[in-house]
Amino acid sequence: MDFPADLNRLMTRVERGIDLHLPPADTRPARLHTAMRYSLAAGGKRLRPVLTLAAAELFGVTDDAALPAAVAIECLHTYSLIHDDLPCMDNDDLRRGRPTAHRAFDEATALLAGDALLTHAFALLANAYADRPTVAQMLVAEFGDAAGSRRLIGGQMEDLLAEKKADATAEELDFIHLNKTAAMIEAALVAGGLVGGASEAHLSDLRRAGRHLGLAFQIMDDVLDATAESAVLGKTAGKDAKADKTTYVKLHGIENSRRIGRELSTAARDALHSLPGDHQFLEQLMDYLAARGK
Ligand code: GRG
Repeated sequence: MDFPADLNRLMTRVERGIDLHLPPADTRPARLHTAMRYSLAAGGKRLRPVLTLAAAELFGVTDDAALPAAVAIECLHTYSLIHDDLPCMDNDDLRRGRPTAHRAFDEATALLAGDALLTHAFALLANAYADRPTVAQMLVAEFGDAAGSRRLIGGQMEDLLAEKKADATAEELDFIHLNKTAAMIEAALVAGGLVGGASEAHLSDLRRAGRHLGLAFQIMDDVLDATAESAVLGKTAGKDAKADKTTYVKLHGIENSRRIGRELSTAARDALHSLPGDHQFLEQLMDYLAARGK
């Protein structure tokens, strides 16, 4: 098994899927569809859709059956990034190595492009899985929960509230990370299982792996924010320290954060043990993500 080649293969499928499953840029109104495609364009790591395709492969899905679900989660993730970058939230200028959507277009267009990606994700699931209504229903419920008020949006709300306090607690920080970051990573893995017809037990293993991986990923993101350059990250670095934000690095220090990230990545690998198929790619992906913060 060749990890870089497999990662490249799955990322290439995701890029093709995005092109295939998004309205063409010249669809009226072209400015909106151009902005949607601009924000989705290459530059993202495609972690979530790659997880969906890789999880589906564990259950023998090697054709494009999981591709609409993979594209849908990337649409949801990208919508959240566009809105997070807006002046009323993080007010950021750089995303995926390019000007953020509201800088490249304008604030109203960025807001609408985010809204349109959010709704497109659910329309895509309903249409692409119309011939498998139970799968369609489970995917819509899974992504709706993950991106909803108790998880992604709830995590973002608590993050904004935490910024207004001098110090957030470790419990509050975990709530934020488990919902703002891990929920979508869990859903990405579970979606692959749903398309592959996974049992309840296997879906719960995927969810557990996603929860550990999501937390590990966010901890490494905090470490990178404190240690890497903006040019390497493709987004503004050092923002957490500048805002005196409570992060894993602030609460535990860089070395302890790296250690906790590695432990969580091992827990994520362990959660895969009883799943069918070849786990090597997912295991190596987990190691690779944990090593990002080194
Ligand atoms: C606005 C509802 C709403 C939510 C915003 C995604 C998000 C929540 C905020 C962005 C800031 C942040 C650090 C979020 C944690 C999740 C995270 C690490 C997002 C970045 O994901 P990557 O690194 O990005 O996978 P790419 O660009 O590679 O897809």
